Amino acid sequence: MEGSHAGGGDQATRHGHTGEGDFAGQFDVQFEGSANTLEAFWMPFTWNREFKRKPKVITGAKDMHYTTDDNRQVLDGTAGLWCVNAGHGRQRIVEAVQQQVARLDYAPAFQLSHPLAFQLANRLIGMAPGDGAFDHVFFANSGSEAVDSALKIALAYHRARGEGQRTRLIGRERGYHGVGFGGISVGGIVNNRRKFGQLLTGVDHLPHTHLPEHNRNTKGQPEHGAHLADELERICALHGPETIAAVIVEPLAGSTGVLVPPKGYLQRLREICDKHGILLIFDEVITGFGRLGTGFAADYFGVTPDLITVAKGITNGTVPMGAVFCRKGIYDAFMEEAEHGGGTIELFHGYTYSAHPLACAAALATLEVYKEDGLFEHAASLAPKWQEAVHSLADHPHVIDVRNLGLVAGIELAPREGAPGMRGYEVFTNAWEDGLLTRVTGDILALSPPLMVSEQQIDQMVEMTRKALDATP
Ligand code: PXG
Ligand code: PLP
Repeated sequence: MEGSHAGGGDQATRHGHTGEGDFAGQFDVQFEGSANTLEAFWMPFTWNREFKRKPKVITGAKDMHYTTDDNRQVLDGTAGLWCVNAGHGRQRIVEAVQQQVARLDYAPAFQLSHPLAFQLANRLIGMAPGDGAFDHVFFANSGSEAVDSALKIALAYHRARGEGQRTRLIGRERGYHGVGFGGISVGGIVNNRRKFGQLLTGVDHLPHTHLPEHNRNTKGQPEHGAHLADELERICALHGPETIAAVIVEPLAGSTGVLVPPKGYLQRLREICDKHGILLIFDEVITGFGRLGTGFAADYFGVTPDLITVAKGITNGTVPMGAVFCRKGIYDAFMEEAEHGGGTIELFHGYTYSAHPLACAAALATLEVYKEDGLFEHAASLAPKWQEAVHSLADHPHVIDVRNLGLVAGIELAPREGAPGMRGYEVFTNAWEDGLLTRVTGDILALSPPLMVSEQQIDQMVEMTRKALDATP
């Protein structure tokens, strides 16, 4: 990395950009009459001013590696944004999407459909957790939309059954459920909420489960913290349990910086929800499709929720798609309500691109690849190796906590005095320049490689992470 990360004085020439972020010569296609600069694109969840001074641009990907615009190979330590579970550029998925776009590019999603939508729904129900507990799938185009869909289904489900007073939604501190108004209302990440007004009313939050004083550097699930689920009883006592529609949690919290559920915690949440007739929603946008070495986190923890939201790994990140798995009885309640009420459409909700043909083709091919390559089993078999490797970083002076489960690790750094998040950002940049993609949330590094990762690549990731930590003041 030549130690030039912080100042980055030679970046402009190295990337072939001018100081103004001019991209001349970098793209195959030049649009007539438009200046090809970096400015027009308002980048999501990005420090735009910094990026446009020193761009990080990806132009290709294959298997475990990205190619950058200056022709470097970067090891993908994060499966993109936790989505490319089978690795990049998988031939089977590429061909499935290519063939589908030529055969049927789009079919209206309302009152009409196409064969792959039904095939995929059946396929997903076949692999859903809980031994046949789930029987229907609703399609969306992202995790955020899947969450919005699940919250609306929960509310309307109770109403369909004559329990319309169940309007409250319970999330959790530090939870991430995407960026729709529903998702940020039940979410618990303050920066994602504070600028956006009043949000949904009637929402309450469980406490998060991070107890560093008890659980620091725990390998796998922490011993302490199951009692935090009992806070749901307190919330029930406060509002009246009969006013609560649903509780939504990430079984393993990813985006906030990897919080592994304490032993017994999810079981306890399930018991309390059952006791009070509250729906339990697992948001498995990150944990779904093999991240913990099982199909879903619900399988891993042996806890079956009522609704599951998924996205990301469902198409290996190739085409946007989200979905909601519904437990038996939920769909039926809508059908019965409409049957008795003489209505036609049973659920007034859906997206132009629900079950888009390209997404369905990508998802079906992706599920084949997961199965054929035994990727969930591969992830499970590597988890012990992964655990030992990432915990070897616990002795680094910047590191204050290491957390892991399946093929996920969170490495929490001590924040730099007066500049929270800067150390994390610089480690991310140093690793990137040295050839490793990491993900950083504040001062917490997250690693979550494609499930095809090898033992040798795990060692390489940990080595490069240590080098980036060493290079960062
Ligand atoms: N729920 C959960 C649990 C998620 O992790 C979403 C919903 C929203 O999905 P969409 O597809 O709308 O982005 C997510 C997404 C990160 C990071 O590392 C995490 C996510 C997305 C981008 C970055 O902080 N999670
Ligand atoms: N806004 C307008 C004006 C629309 O017509 C539509 C869909 O028809 C939407 C938003 C919603 O778009 P989507 O169905 O892709 O979520």
